[in-house]
Formats: sequence, C-alpha cells, structure tokens
Amino acid sequence: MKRATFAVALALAAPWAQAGLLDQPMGTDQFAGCVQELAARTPGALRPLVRDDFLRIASAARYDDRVRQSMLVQAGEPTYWWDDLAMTTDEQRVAEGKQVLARAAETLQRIEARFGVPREVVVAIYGIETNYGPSGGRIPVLDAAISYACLRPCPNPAATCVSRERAYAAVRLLRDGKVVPEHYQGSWAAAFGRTQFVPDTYEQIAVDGDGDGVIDIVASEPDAWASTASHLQKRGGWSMGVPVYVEVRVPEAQRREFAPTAKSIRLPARSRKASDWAAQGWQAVGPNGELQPLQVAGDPELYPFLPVGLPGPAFLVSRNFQSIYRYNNSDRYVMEVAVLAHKLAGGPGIVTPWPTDDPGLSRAQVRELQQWLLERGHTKVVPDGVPGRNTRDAIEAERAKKGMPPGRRVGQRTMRELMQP
Ligand SMILES: [Ca+2]
Repeated sequence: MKRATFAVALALAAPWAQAGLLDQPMGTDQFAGCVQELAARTPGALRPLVRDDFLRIASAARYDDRVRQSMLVQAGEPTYWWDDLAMTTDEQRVAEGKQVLARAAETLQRIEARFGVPREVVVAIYGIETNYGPSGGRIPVLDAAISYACLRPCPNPAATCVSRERAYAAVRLLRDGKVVPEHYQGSWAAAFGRTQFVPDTYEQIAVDGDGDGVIDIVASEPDAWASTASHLQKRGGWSMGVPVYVEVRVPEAQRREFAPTAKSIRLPARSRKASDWAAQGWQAVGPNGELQPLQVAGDPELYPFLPVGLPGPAFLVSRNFQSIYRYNNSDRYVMEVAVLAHKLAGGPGIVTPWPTDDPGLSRAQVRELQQWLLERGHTKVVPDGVPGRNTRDAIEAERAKKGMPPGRRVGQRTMRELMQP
C-alpha cells in the first residue's frame, strides 16, 4: 500500500518538482498536484497525520503568491547592521516596550518566575517580531505553509524537510482545534501570533499563559509571552541571571584576529570563563565608553561575537545569546533582541560606534525621509518607516540628482545632505 502511494507521488512530482519554481506564480493545477504529493507523503511525517485528514483540511488551502514574492525579496539587496539596529532598537520601540513592561508588570513577573526567562527578553521579542501588536501579517497560515512547501520542496523528496513538516503541522493544528481559525493568519513564512510562532514550533512549545484553557497567541498577550518564554527555556536552555552579552574591548595583542568581515565573527568553540577572558586583558565597555574590569556574576562561560569585525562593537556572549538563535537562526535577529532587551532593562544598548561616518536612521527619521521623497514626486513611496524597494529606488534617484555617489541607502549624514535645499 505504502509502495503504491509513493509511486503515485513520484508520478505527480515530475511536472512541478523542478528548478525555477520561483520564476513565475504557481498555476492552479501545479498547486493541486503539490497538495496531492504532500498528502501522499503523510506516512513519512515526523508526527502522525492521516492522508485523508490532510486532504480534507489542505483542500481549503489556496496558493498565495505573496509567499513566492517574499522569498525572492529575501534574497534581495544587502542591508547594514547599523541601519537595522538603528530601526529595530530605536527610541520609540524602547519607549513602547517600557510601557508594556509597566502595564503588564504582574503578568510578566509571573511568566518570568514560571519559566526562568527575563521579562525584558520576552518583551524584546514581542517588539521585534510584531512591534508589540497582535500579528505580523494577514496571510492565512494554512495557505502560507502549503504554498511555501510547494515552492520549496524537500531537496530529497523521499526524506522529509522543514517546509513539508511545517505544512503538516499547519494542518494538524486545525485538525486538533489548537488554533482559533479566524486568528490563524500571519506572515508569508507561516509565522503567526504576537511573537510569531511557526506551526511546527507552536505545536510543540506554545502554552496557555492566562489560564483560560485555550492557547491563543494572537488574542492573548500572556499566551504569546508564556509561549516565547517556554521556547527560550525548553529549546534554548535559558539560564536565569546570566547576562546575554557583555560589550567588550579586545586587547591590543589580539585585535588583528578580528579583521573587518562581511560575515559576523561568532566563536562558540572558544567559550571560556569570564575570568579567563579578563586574565587575557579583555575589558568591559561601560555605558559611556569607559573601560571597566570584566567581572560577571557567577563567572559564566562566554565567547566572542563581533558583528562586523574590528573596528566595530565587540561582545562576549553567553549561552543565553545562543539560545535566541533557536528562535530565529540569524546573527542580526539575535543581536537586535539582545540589544533591545538590554535597553528595556535600562542599559545603553551598543556603546562602541559602528565603522561608518553615516550611522543609521530611526523609524521616525525614515518616515520623515519617505514623506520628503513623496513630496518630491516619488508617489510609490509609503511613509511607513520601512525602507523597502520603492524607498530605495527613490533614494537612488534623489542621490543622483544631487550629484552624490551612487547608492540606495541614506544615513544620518547623507539624509542631511540630501534634504538640504
Ligand atoms: Ca489562554
């Protein structure tokens, strides 16, 4: 029986499972064929899912081309650390995060005690993921998960992979009544809710934070926060009391090991106790840039992390930094969460300057720039604080008009130059 099912699947695979899937929108027949193949492969699902259950629920799914378009954009133009950090940890996001901490102090304290994860980290993830809102998007999760699985099929169709397992989990959550159907909407990558869980993670990690017996990470902030804390604790092995990072100065003799780099320098294999780093001459950077002795309570193991090499900010990071990677496996994401949490706890954020004479803009400044571009006739620009492709196109045009070097970004310095009458 199983053998026959696979023969059907392989026959169906032929017309669509090929290179160039992202070149054009997927046709209706192609999508239906993909759903049939996903159904045929349910016996290989990591968690049980009956073929008929899959088909019954997945037959309601529609192909959503926003998934394909977002996959293409993701592989788009390069961005800079100092631009992203300036926006994701700007004053507005810090102020709004502090309001959340104040208005929900009791709930957050209860969640912190239950899971042993600091409330500032939970709230930072909330702020980065959805800007302290209910959702990161309005694409039905079922559509997003199945479209994604069809656009990025498993490299080896006989073995399972993340995209297919995600589609199966998206179906099981509906089958099991574990999500509120009208709240089952999110991003193109099928992440949903206030702290953006993908279905496969949600299935295993999400918890009820407000005790009403229902898990709803869209409607309920406590559910979203508890689920995030649960994730960091279960998957990440969070250690309460250990700082996420310490900003440091690398001693002179070791600085040449950390040359400027396009890829971040992250050296977990070199973990050693804080006191060992101190003995080698590593020092902490204080809130005003002053050098301080490197002393960390409990003397935890730390390893070097340098986003862009030297010159530039340098950090010794802990296993808690590492555990944020389990939430989103991206150096920049992890640093953004870590820095926002640091600021929410009253810290200064990153003190050492980035190696640029043109630091990044806050979202308020981006909106101001976009408004100006709009007034200059770039009608596709939307003043939303997000410098997307239309904003970059307009920047490129305006830079050229002004006789500035070609470029598609604007920082503090170039914004003043550009907007000068
Ligand atoms: Ca609940």
